[in-house]
Amino acid sequence: MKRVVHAACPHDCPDACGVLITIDDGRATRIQGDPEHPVTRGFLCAKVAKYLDRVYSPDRVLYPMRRVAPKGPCGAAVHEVFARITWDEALDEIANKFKNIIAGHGPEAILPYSYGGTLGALNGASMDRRFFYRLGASQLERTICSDAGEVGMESVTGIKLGTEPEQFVHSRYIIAWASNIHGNNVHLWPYIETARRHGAKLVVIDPYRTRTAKLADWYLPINPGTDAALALAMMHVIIRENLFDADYVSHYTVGFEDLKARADQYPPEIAARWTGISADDIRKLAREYATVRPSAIRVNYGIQRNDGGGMAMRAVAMLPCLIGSWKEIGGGLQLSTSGAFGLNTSALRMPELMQKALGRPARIVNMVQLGSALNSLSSPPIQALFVYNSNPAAVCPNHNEVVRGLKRPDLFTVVHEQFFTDTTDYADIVLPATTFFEHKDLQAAYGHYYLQVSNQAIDPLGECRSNVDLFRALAGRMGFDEECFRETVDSMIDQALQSTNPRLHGITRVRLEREHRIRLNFAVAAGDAAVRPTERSSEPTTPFLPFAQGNFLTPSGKAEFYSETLKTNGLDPVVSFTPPAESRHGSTTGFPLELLARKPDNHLNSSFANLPSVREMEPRMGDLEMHPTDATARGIRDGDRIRAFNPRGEIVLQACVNGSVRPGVVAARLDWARFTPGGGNINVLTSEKLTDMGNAATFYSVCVEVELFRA
Ligand SMILES: Nc1nc2c(c(=O)[nH]1)N[C@H]1C(S)=C(S)[C@@H](COP(=O)(O)OP(=O)(O)OC[C@H]3O[C@@H](n4cnc5c(=O)[nH]c(N)nc54)[C@H](O)[C@@H]3O)O[C@H]1N2
Ligand SMILES: Nc1nc2c(c(=O)[nH]1)N[C@H]1C(S)=C(S)[C@@H](COP(=O)(O)OP(=O)(O)OC[C@H]3O[C@@H](n4cnc5c(=O)[nH]c(N)nc54)[C@H](O)[C@@H]3O)O[C@H]1N2
Ligand code: SF4
Ligand SMILES: [Mo]
Repeated sequence: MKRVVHAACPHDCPDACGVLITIDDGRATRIQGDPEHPVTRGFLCAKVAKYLDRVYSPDRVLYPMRRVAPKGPCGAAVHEVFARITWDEALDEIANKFKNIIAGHGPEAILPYSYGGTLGALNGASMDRRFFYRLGASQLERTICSDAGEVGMESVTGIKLGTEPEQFVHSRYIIAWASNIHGNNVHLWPYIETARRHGAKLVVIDPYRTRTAKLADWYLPINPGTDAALALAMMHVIIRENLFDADYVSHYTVGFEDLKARADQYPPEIAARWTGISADDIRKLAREYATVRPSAIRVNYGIQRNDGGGMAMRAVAMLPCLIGSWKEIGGGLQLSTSGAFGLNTSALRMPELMQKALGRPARIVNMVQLGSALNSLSSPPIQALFVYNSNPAAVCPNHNEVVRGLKRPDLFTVVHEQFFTDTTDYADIVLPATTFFEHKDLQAAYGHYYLQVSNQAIDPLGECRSNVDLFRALAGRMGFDEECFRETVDSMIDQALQSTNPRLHGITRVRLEREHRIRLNFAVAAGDAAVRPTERSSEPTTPFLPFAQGNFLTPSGKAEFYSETLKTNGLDPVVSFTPPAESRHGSTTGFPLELLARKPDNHLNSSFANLPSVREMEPRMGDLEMHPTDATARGIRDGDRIRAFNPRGEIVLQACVNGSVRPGVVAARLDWARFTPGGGNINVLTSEKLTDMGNAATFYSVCVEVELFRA
C-alpha cells in the first residue's frame, strides 16, 4: 500500500526543507520537496533529490562491527577489517571499556565528538548530551563551523535573528557577502530572482568566483580575510557623506561617535590595499548600498573562517544598523535565523547531570584542536573517543595530527555512522546509524522561521539505531537509572516545545504533526514589529522585522557600535581590521599563496562524497584551482600534477588554471581523505588556530606553496 510521509531534511544546511517521502510496501520509493512548505516550496537540492541512493546504498553500515585488523585505511576490504557482532556485545564492550577507563583515569578521559550529521533537535543534541554529562566525560566545544560569526553578530545585535528569506523579493539591492547562495542556500535563490525581475541588483563579495558570483550583476573578488576593512571603508563613506539614518542611529544604537572616529581611519584608498577592491568600487558599493532601498545583506559563514572572523562579522552587522535598513521589508541582514526558535534545550540536554557525576563542570576540549587533544592532552589523556554525527578524519583541520592521534593503539574509538567513512578507518567499534527516513525528530532551521516535525517514514534498515536510541541503551548498560534515560521521543519533543520563548506559544507536537510546519509565533512575541505585507508577498503572513524598533538583546538593549563586553574580553570594543596572521598581509613567510579549502556545491562537507550518483555532479574533485599568473610563474600548466604544501603537510592535486581565483589565491574542495591520492585530504594543510571570537576554526586562512609534482 502506498502512503506519503512528511519529513524535514536535517542536514547542516540553512534551508531545512519540507520533504515528502512516498512509501510502497514498507520501502521508500520517492522523495520530493513538499510543495506546501512556504519557503522551500517543493524542490530539493540536487544531492537530497537522490536520497534514495543514500538510504538504500549498498555501503550502509547495517550491523554493529568490531575491528579485527590494525587501524588505518582499509579501502574496499571493510569486511576483512570488521567482524559483525550483536548489539548486546557492542554495548557490553563499550560499557566495560568506559568503566575501566573511568577507574584508571576518571571520566574526563572519555571525549564525545559530534557535529552536524543531523541538526534534528533530538538526534543532534539530547540523549547523547544527557549520557555524556551523566558520565562526567570531557565536554566538546563544538565550534568548528559558526561561532566566530555568531559572537561577532551578537556583539552588535545580541541575538541571531535576520531577514526572512521571503522578504528578499522586496529588496532592490542584495549583497551576497561570503555567501554562495546558489550552492549552499539554494532556496533563497528564487526570491532573489524574483527581486531581480523587479529590478534589484545582486552584488557578490567573495574571493572565489562561485556559481552565485557568475550569476551576479556585480562581482567583487575580495582578498580572503579582509572583509572588516571593506565594511569599515563603506562605513567611512556612508558617515562622511551623511548617508546614514540619523534617526535610527540615535534611537537604537550606542557608540556612534566611537564608530565614526574609527571609520575615519579607513578611507577607501587604505581598504583598497587590503581588499584588492578599488577605492572607486568601494565608494560606489557604499553609496548604492545606502541609497538603493530596501537593501539587504545575505552574509554567510565563509566570512568568519579566518583569524579575524568575529571582527569581520561584527563590522558587517553594523551596516544595516547604520543605514536603518532593519526598518524596511526586504532590508536588514541575514546570517542566521536560528536565534528565534528558542527550544528548551536545557530540558533536552540536562547539563545538571554533569554536576552529579563530577560535582563540577567537566573540562572542555575544543573540537577544532582534536589532533592536539589526542596527541598531547594530559591529566587525563584521552583514552576513549566516541564519534557520532561527524567525520573528523575528513572535516577536522590539521588532518595529519588528527590521524596520528586516531592511530594510537591505546585509544578506544567508537563511531556511530551510516557509512564506513574516513573516521571508521580508525574505529574499534562501528555502530549502525539510522537516516532521517528511519527516525522521528523535531526540526528548526537557520535560514527561515518554520518549525517542523520530521516523521519516521520506514523501519530502520538492518540493525540501525538512532542517536537517541543508542544513548538510551548505553545509559542502561552503564547502570544510569535516572528517569530521563527512559524518556520517549514524543515526550522529548513535547519538552523541547515547553519553552519560555513566546514565539513558541501555542505550537505543540500535535499541531506540528497535523500541520507539518508552523511559522514561529511573531504576533504574540513582545516587541516583534508587525508591518502590513505588500503586494509582492508570496504568502499571507505578516513580515517579521526583528529590529525595526530596536529590540536588540545586547546588554544596553541597543545595537552596540561600542561593546563593553568585548572590552572586558580584551578585544577592541569598537571594531577594527587586523589581517590574518597566515595571509599575504600577515606574518607567515615562504608560503605565498592563500588557500581556500572550500565546500563542494553538491556535497555537504564530507557527506554525500561517497555516493557515486552524487559524486558525478562534482567532477574533478582533485583539482587545485589557480590563476594563470601563479601557474606560469611556477612552470605549471592546466592539468599538471602539482604538490601543494606548507609546514603542516602536503597534498598532490591536479592544476586547474582558470579564472576562479585571483593571483595569490588558490582553491580546492573538501573531499574524503581516502579518495585523495596519498590518503590525506585538503585538511592536511589547514590549521588548528582559533578565531578572535568564539574559538572557531580558521579553514580559510591558510598559506601554501605549490610546485610541479615530480614523482
Ligand atoms: N552544497 C553545500 N551546501 C552546504 C554545505 C556544503 O558543504 N555544500 N555546507 C553547509 C554548512 S556546514 C554551512 S556552515 C553552510 C555555510 O555556508 P557558507 O558560509 O556559504 O559556506 P562557505 O562555502 O564556507 O563560505 C561561503 C563563501 O565564502 C567565501 N569566502 C571564503 N573566505 C572569504 C572571505 O574571507 N571573505 C569573503 N567575503 N568570502 C569568503 C567562499 O569562497 C564561499 O564561496 O552551508 C551549508 N550548506
Ligand atoms: N577544509 C574544510 N573543512 C571543513 C569545512 C570547510 O569548508 N573546509 N567546513 C567545516 C564546517 S562549516 C563544518 S560544519 C564541518 C562539518 O563536519 P561534520 O559535522 O563532521 O559534517 P559531515 O562531513 O557532513 O559529516 C557528518 C557525518 O555524520 C553522519 N550522520 C548523519 N546523520 C547521522 C545520524 O543521525 N547519526 C549518526 N551517528 N551519524 C550521522 C554522516 O553520515 C556523516 O558522515 O566541517 C568543517 N570542515
Ligand atoms: S541539504 Fe539543504 S537544500 Fe538540500 S534538501 Fe536538505 S535542507 Fe534542502
Ligand atoms: Mo558548517
